[in-house]
Amino acid sequence: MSEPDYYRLLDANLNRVCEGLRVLEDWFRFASPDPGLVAYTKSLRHRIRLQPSVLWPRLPALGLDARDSLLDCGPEITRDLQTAGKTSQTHSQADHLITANCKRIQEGLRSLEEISRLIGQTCLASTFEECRYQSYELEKRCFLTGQAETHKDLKPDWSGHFCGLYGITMADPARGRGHVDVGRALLAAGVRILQYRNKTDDLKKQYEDCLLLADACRSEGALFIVNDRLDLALAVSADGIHLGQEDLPPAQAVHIIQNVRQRTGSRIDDDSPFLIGLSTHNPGQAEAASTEPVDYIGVGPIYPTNTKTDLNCPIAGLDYLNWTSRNISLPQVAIGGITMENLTDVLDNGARCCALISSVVLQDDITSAAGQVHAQIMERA
Ligand code: TZP
Ligand code: MG
Repeated sequence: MSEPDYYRLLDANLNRVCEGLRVLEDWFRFASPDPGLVAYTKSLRHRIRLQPSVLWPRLPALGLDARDSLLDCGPEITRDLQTAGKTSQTHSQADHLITANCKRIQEGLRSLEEISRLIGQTCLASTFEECRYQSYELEKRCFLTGQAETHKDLKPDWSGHFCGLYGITMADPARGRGHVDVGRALLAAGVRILQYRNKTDDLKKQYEDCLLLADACRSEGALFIVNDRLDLALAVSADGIHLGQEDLPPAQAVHIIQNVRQRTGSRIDDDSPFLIGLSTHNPGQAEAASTEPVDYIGVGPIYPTNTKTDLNCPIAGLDYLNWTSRNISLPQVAIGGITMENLTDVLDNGARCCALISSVVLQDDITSAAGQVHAQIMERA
């Protein structure tokens, strides 16, 4: 028997889910305006559409015939929306449209979850499962629209991206590689998050680098995070900022982001995601982060490191990682002195997302080293 065509199956279901979300998004944008639901359906759609970025590099190239399935369910859904639009005078037809598309989304997500599990992509399967639970919540909220209930607690969930290698840029002048070269090499390995971390170049150079890397991340479906500088992150429409304990407090960062977004002419969509990451070095800081507007935490340093020259905390060690993995529900990134040799110990202590800077960036072939590390973490995630 020939190998089942997993691509076609995954691609068709991804498309089915995204089309269903698109119909709901359009409905709540134009026919029955509800900005909270528009933002939520859009963020869920973006999250789901980004998932294959980790999957495709590990499978052979997606054939054109499989891509045809992108067209498969479009006309059918468009017809649904047109029919409901023409006859939307009655509530029941609108309700039917919403219910039918919610079911389509949930069934598609269930298939995606099962296929992912079947091909050994357990982390991806869990992400689709989380998205399915979010879609049940979405369905409930669709029928509360117009009531006093608000949608404030419908927050996009990006936790599925915190899986595998968390890429961080570092220049390697000895090999003539700058941050952009390194970032692109990491993206080619399939990382789902890339952080731009540059402590030396002037801001103009950093801005130019970030414009290129934000663009590259967008085309690869990865999240782009800027270290330290909120101004730079906002200027290039990054997906988030990574802050240290000595940087701007997360609540202040949120305040600035909201102010910028309120201004007309902002380059940032009101409803695009903006993640805040915070480095933590002990249980007290991790617990405090859980009560702040923080989307993920850095956990470390796990081992001594030469990369962070301004390190001003003790080595947190594997015990701290083990503690956060059991006690903190935020997504976590293990960092500091992690190498190919000690990676298994890090994974044994609960890490599902790890940042390795020098041991990946200082290799001759960054993409190959990063790809190996990424695959090793994904297998355990
Ligand atoms: N934060 C804590 S340790 C560290 C940062 C940015 C550096 C990690 O680099 P390496 O080379 O993986 O030890
Ligand atoms: Mg910092």
